[in-house]
Amino acid sequence: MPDMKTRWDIFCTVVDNFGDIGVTWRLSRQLVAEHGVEVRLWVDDLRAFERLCPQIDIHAGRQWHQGVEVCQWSADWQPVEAADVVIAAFACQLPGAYMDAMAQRDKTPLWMNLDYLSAEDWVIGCHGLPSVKYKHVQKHFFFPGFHKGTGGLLRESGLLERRRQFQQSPEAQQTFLQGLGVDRAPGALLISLFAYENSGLASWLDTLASDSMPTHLLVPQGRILGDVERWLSVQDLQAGALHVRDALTVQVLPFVRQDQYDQLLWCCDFNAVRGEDSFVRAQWAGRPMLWHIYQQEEDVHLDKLEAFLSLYTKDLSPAAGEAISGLWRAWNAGETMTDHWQSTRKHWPQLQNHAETWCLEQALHTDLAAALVQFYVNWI
Ligand code: TRH
Repeated sequence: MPDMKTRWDIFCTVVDNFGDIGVTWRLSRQLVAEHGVEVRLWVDDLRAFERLCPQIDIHAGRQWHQGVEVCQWSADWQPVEAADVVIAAFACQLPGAYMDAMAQRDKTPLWMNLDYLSAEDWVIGCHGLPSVKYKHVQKHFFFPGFHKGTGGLLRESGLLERRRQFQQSPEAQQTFLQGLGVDRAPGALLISLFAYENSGLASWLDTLASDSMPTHLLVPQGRILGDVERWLSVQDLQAGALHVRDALTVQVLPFVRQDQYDQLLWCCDFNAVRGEDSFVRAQWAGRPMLWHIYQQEEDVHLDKLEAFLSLYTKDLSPAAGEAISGLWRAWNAGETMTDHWQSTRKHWPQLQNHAETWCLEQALHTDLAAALVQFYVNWI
């Protein structure tokens, strides 16, 4: 273990959406809570942060939350001493004066780039390799991942036990859902929907509405709401809105705190998630899921999608693997979901078991925060 006084600086630029801040905030909290290190989290957009953590004061230059020193990363950078470990999240560019401060330290800091998550094989070979240098300070690649030999996934200690207890308690789930104004209809399939704009949504909602079984769809406020509004032929959906179309109940939720979002995923039978952090949290929820991957230039995201699918489906029967892969591909292409949803439902028990098995398998790997600390220990 590094000594208690090890100081870490984590830099986060909010490119768009919530993934950048979502990942770095989660990592910062875990490093403080479980590894006894001091963390300064430098963020250039506190408004995005406030959505995940309403206690954030968007005007404060410095503030402490859950043991993390949250610092406004303003364009007008004021010199500070560099930390022992410096993490640039998602290849963000550190302030020039901070890089000089790293180079001036008596003891050179460990400088890492925390990369985006991918299930592609090449990640294993690149994880931990040296990247660029600034003066004599060497930067290293740190890749999260699903394979042994990568940096793993963010997973707080005791997370799966907390999740299991919650899922075993109908009362805890009911109390949580009622707090969000959700009164779960008995026998209804509960689905959460967090996604980018998607032209395939209407066909999925049509299918759910005409199903023999009721569905209750929970939609936290966000980019998909425009498609929901078009399907419902309503405007300006707000949190709390509830609309019933045949077998389908659609309910809009507020954008909840990050820990509440976990509980929402734990309550639902099926979770549609997106990007990076919600995608990982849905896996820890141990329930079948649907991933809307973040779109990248030249469709490179499609390779990432296929890499994950081939890993995720390898222990499923060919028919179940085909069904869930077809659903995910259609969703990511914005295509009609009807047949794929119906095929997926045919393999439901198998997909449910698999979601739990996959979660347990992934939890055998060292979690990302522990892997970062271990990397540092090996490096000093
Ligand atoms: O918001 P995202 O689309 O973020 C994306 C991805 O990270 C992508 O890889 C990246 O390149 C891009 O941002 C810039 O999806 P993601 O990663 O799931 O982040 C959402 C965060 O919001 C996650 O931490 C969960 C959290 N969240 C809540 O806290 N409350 C909510 O109600 C919801 C729906 C999400």
